[in-house]
Amino acid sequence: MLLRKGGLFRLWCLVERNTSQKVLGADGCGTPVNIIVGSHVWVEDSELAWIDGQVSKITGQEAEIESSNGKKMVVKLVKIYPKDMEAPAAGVDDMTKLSYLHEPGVLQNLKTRYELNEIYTYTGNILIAINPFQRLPHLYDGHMMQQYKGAPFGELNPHVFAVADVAYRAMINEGKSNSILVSGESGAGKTETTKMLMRYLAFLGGRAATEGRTVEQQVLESNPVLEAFGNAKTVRNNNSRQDDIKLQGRISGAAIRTYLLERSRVCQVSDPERNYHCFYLLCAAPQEEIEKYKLANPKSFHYLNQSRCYELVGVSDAHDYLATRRAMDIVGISAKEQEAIFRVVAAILHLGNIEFSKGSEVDSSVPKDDKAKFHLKMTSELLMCDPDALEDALCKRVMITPEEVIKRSLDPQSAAISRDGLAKTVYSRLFDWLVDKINVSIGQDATSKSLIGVLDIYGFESFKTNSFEQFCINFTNEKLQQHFNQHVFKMEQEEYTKEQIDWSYIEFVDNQDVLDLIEKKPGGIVALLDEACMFPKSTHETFANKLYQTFKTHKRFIKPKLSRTDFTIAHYAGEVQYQSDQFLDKNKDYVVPEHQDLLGVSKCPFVAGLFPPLPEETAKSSKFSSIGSRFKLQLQSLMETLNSTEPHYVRCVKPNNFLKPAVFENVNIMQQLRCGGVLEAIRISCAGYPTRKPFFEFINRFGLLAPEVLEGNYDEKVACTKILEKKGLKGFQIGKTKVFLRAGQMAELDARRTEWRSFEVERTSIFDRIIQ
Ligand code: AD9
Repeated sequence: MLLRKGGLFRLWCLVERNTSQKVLGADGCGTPVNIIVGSHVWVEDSELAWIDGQVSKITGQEAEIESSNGKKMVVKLVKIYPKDMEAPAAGVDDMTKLSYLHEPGVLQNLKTRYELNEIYTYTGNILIAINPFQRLPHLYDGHMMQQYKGAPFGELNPHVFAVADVAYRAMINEGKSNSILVSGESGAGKTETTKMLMRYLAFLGGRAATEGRTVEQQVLESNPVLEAFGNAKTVRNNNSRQDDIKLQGRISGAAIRTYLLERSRVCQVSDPERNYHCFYLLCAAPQEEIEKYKLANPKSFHYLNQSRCYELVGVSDAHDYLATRRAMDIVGISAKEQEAIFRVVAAILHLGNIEFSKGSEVDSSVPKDDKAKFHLKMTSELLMCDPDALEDALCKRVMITPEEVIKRSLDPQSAAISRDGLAKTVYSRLFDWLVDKINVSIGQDATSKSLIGVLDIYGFESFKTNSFEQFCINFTNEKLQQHFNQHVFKMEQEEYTKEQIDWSYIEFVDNQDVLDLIEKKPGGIVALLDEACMFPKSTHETFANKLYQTFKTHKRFIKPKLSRTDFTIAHYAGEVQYQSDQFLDKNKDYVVPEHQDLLGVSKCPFVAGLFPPLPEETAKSSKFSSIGSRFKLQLQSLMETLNSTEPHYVRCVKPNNFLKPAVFENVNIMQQLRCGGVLEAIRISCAGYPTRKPFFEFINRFGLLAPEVLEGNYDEKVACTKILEKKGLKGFQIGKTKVFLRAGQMAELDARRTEWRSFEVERTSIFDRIIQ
């Protein structure tokens, strides 16, 4: 393993670091191409992303183009992209087979295939999966599984089964650990894809079963539980997973790791989103439970009524409550534990309804009215703790000085913050407990040496407002992007080595500088955030100012002109403006000692178990623990795991925001391909030899440029070389089975062919006229 890493590193050293963001140039790779009158081309279009047309006139550095939708436009030559007029009508199943590997070519190919319900396409060994938003049962049935079993990669249509099959065979035959990384934006189809992968792996694994149930069944059965507690309705998906990363799936067991639950959602929801499903499910539980927990309509709970969205179309919370209970039975959560879990969920709802008003002392607070007192009583009953102690824990803080212990009162606003802090802590502890329990139940096999990890990750995010969660998600994506680039780069090398050609002059943009900006210790954003959190007087303003001063000249950091607390990071996928106002709060992960003391002695063993006593030193040394730093460490360990595996990539794409079948939104998809690194992969190929044509295809296409070569009875390899030399091209490579062309050379040859053809047409017509 170390050797392989060493090898990779050596290859990396050949890479020239270049931090500028490049757009794929006119031939897809930044080199002006040979465009002549009559050439079929692509040009940029604000609505369609790309539109095709034909060159009618060339003047200096500009060309006049008649587009296929009847528009006339004048475009700079360097912005024109050649169109392959010989691309197969049904598209190609692997982008690397495209004659022109550039953005419009890639988009057109995906669109053509999507229209034929071909949702999967390869780019080398990356699988692009476009969400069909309709059931395609034949695609995943038993017959299909049987077909893919053991079939060489690339022989059958691209499919998620083919990726799983390669990973599985590498594990079985070579004892290598493999990972499958599934990414994409919310609603792109990651969960569905992961389910299909698990199903196929379980099928291959001969249904490794424990107590009669397969791992796949167990993982699928655990899904409703994780969905109820870890998912919420967001604007982008009716069932968005809010935990960030899952690494799951061994044939002999599975592990699910949660890296980042959006804790703030528990007490803060904005229209039209919902809180975590479990709250609504419990409010729709059978009457007996509603009475036991003194529950009511979701509208009556502060943690739910901040958004007007309560119900989901086509979803019955009452039905899902029972399904979640059944799933809990199946994954081995006892009746007693289930009772405690829902008791805690109900307690959180009551807790949120405790409002505070000013108390008799200065800056103190008390429950506002009888309603608040009722909810306080209910919360304490459900959490099985003393009601007075609960009120104290919410409204007071203990100050320890060398001389004495003083109780300081909190004003109503601080008491409400303390209340929300308690709700978030209890919920996240509950969620961690569930994940641990399911992991034990699924029975990960720590002894097995090789594994297949299925990593299901959120794609890059950039919204109107971007907070700490987006920062962590984008940080993860930067990390994975680096891993991805290294991998694609390595695959390129392997292809070149296989074809025995020289590859020494590949270079590509590295994103190490963004990673340094975020994670460098000391001095990166995460470290500065921790510093700010530890300093009591910090505010988000002082934190933002510190960032502005520190990164004044950093190429990847921008201070937005119109804001005094936002900051922008130039990520590999584009610029994202972050709002710093909640960063400090969201990064703090210490449990208020008063809350710890309160619940650590709860009479309910389940609740007390969520708050085990802290080791003496930790309790004394520092109350502060940072989510950002913990996240960074978890990412590091994830990267170590990934680095010890052979990676496979599945990029899920959401074709439209209506979540409807057969709607292919060009601009939207282009952006996802960019964020998913697909264009980056292409750019890496472009840096070397973007066009590879098998000898016979090359001769078929360009033989007419050198008829004497065709007549000369040469072997294919020599014939290709002669054609290329005749046209004066340099820098190309002849491999064992393919011709490798540098950027722009395919366009050059095509232009010569177009010239040759128009000359032929003219010659024939003159000849015809002479005959007449
Ligand atoms: V989130 O990150 O949890 O917000 P995902 O996981 O990316 O999201 P999901 O798999 O939940 O998206 O897919 C969204 C919806 O698209 C599903 O509910 C299906 O209705 C639909 N979908 C996705 N993939 C397929 C598929 N291969 N076949 C049919 C699909 N429908």
